[in-house]
Amino acid sequence: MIGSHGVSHAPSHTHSHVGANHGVGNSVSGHGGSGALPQSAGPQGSAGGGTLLGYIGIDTIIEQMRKKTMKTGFDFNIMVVGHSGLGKSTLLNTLFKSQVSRRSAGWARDEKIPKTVEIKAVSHFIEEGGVKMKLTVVDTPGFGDQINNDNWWLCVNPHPPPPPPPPLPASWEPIGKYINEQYEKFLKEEVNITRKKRIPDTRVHCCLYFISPTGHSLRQLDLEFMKHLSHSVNIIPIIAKADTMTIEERLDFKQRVRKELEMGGVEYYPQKEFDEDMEDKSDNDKIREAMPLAVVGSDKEYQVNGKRVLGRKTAWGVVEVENPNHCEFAQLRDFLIRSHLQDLKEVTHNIHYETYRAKRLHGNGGLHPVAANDTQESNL
Ligand SMILES: Nc1nc2c(ncn2[C@@H]2O[C@H](COP(=O)(O)OP(=O)(O)OP(=O)(O)O)[C@@H](O)[C@H]2O)c(=O)[nH]1
Ligand SMILES: [Mg+2]
Repeated sequence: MIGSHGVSHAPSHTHSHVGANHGVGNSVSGHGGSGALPQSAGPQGSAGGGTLLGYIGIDTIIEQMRKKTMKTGFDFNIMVVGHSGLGKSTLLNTLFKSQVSRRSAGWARDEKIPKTVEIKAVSHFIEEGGVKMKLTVVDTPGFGDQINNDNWWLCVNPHPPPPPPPPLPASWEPIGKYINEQYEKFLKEEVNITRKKRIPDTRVHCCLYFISPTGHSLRQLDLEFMKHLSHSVNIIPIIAKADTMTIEERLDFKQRVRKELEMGGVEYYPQKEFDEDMEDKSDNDKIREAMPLAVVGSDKEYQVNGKRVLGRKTAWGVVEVENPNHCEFAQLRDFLIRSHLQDLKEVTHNIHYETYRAKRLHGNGGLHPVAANDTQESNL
């Protein structure tokens, strides 16, 4: 349930590294519960990987971490990107069952979602089962709205010759800039002499890339964008407005897109190289085989078989967003939130941020410590 809504970058963020203790309690047995003191590592000691003579309580770390997370909460930041009108803002609202794509104040539920005209980060505090999450959704304007350089290269032998490409920034630049700005903010906080107890985490943990349900080839811009940004952020490609395709068209298109991404050398999350073990590999292989998930978004509720469901009403019936027979929205939601949320945060921190940090510190001859009042958050 969504508690209070706030504007992005509210000062009371929390930062979480929950789950960073891999491998806890995986080789020690002996749940005697007797509270016996640890034994020195002998023939039966833990040092050689054998059993302990009494229960120490290592496994309670899980409960300790749970309590800590309950207290501190955690941040999760998600971005949506793609061509104009593909349902980006709608899907954000669908994912979190609320109007998260914009500030809540003054919003009426029946109002139509307005066109997104600027990169906008909006934060919300969500609480479920006693766990608090500070969710920041970063909505971006559709490609083709704020830029005009995505068509110039389509001119083939025109007469007279085409003008040179306009000197506008590449379409992904404002988005890449936003992503890097969040890394920079985090880095500045890290190297600060007077560090905050918990560094506010506004880094983008996941970028949903919307693919138009054309049934044809991906656009060059789609490939270019994903190729460039996949090294800075976890990109998850999805097929938008899946209700506009038949089941066969959808399957064919998914296959085609996967092939084109592979041919184009586009990497996306979850990357094979980051699978940590066989279990990870087998879980992630299933996800990779199903990608890009074909989703439907809606923030309207309808009555179906006596139940209220989110859906899109058509002349033939209601397309139910969460019905796995209708589309793959539920699979996307489960993947993003229920199984991979922590991993998205870890890959962001350990891989993408680390790459940025290394480049930045290396390229600059070291980053000079900044004064506390130099680290104010931008209004982006
Ligand atoms: N058929 C269909 N229509 C959708 C879906 N999701 C959203 N729409 C509709 O598509 C239109 C645009 O939705 P938005 O969520 O504003 O799309 P957007 O990508 O945020 O648009 P921009 O901000 O202009 O880039 C609205 O009329 C939505 O109701 C979907 O899954 N299927
Ligand atoms: Mg929008």
